Amino acid sequence: IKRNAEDVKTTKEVKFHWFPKRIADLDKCHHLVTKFDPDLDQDHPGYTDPAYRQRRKMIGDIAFRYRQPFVCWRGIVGTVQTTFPSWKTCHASLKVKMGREAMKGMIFRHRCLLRRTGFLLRPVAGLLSARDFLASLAFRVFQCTQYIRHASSPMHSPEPDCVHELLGHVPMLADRTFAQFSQNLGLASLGASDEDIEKLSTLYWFTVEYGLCKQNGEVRAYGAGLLSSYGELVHSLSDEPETREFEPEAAAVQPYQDQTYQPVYFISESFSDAKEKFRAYVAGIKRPFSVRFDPYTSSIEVLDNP
Ligand code: HBI
Ligand code: FE
Repeated sequence: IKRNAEDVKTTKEVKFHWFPKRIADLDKCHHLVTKFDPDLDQDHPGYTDPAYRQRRKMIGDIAFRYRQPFVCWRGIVGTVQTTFPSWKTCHASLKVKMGREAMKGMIFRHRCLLRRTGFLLRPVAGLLSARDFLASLAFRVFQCTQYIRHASSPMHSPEPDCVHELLGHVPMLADRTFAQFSQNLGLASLGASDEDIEKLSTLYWFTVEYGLCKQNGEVRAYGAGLLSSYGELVHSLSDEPETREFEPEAAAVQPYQDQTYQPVYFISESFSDAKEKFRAYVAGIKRPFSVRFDPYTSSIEVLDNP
């Protein structure tokens, strides 16, 4: 029986939110948040620049038209990689034209990521809903913007851009334990209540995006939002903001700032400590079913017993 989005049920007749079961279902995880859109947000640095908006529309349309290839990219990229030893050859042969500089970085890093952790980058037109964004992580897919921030504001971008992805997120996704952690976070989000999604996304904000941690007794930034925003990086390591010890229960409900610099940051004892605490929190989320990822088919098995 083919079930559709609204009637997913377990045998116990408990309803839960639709979620992707196969990697191709990520084509349906495309709900954008329009808050920071350069066409709609008057405070966006590109709002008054028609050429920028035009370019953004072109890049966005490519992401909208993107569909998960039927043949798994993992196989294709692996083959291209062995057939073309230099990534430049690979770049030329794939005739990737758009955003040349950004794409060079993306393909290079993409292949590097694939080799290290199997994470795939999938093009996305902008900020996604937290549910769709987190669901993709369950498949080791990172929804990655392709456009670059407006030239008038090189040190800060209100929305994610390719500088943020490549400088901030991709290096972390190339770390094996971080990749595993990201996938677990994604799996925990599937079919979760709106309330749990909100908490997971707030925790993500205070760790993956704006986390600080200690290293050799010194406070350091590891969050992707800090690594791609020089101004906020300096601010986060200054005496100005309030800092607290990282506790997932507290961080999950801490209101956060997405218009300007954070007034509060959470510091963990180490990067591994942040991963471990977040992991333990994620493992405690209750659902009426459990899920298992099958790496051979890149699909999710749903088990009725939690
Ligand atoms: N969408 N494209 C994109 N990139 C992100 O990093 C992102 C997102 N949507 C939500 C989100 N991050 C986080 O705020 C968390 O809610 C997961
Ligand atoms: Fe981000």
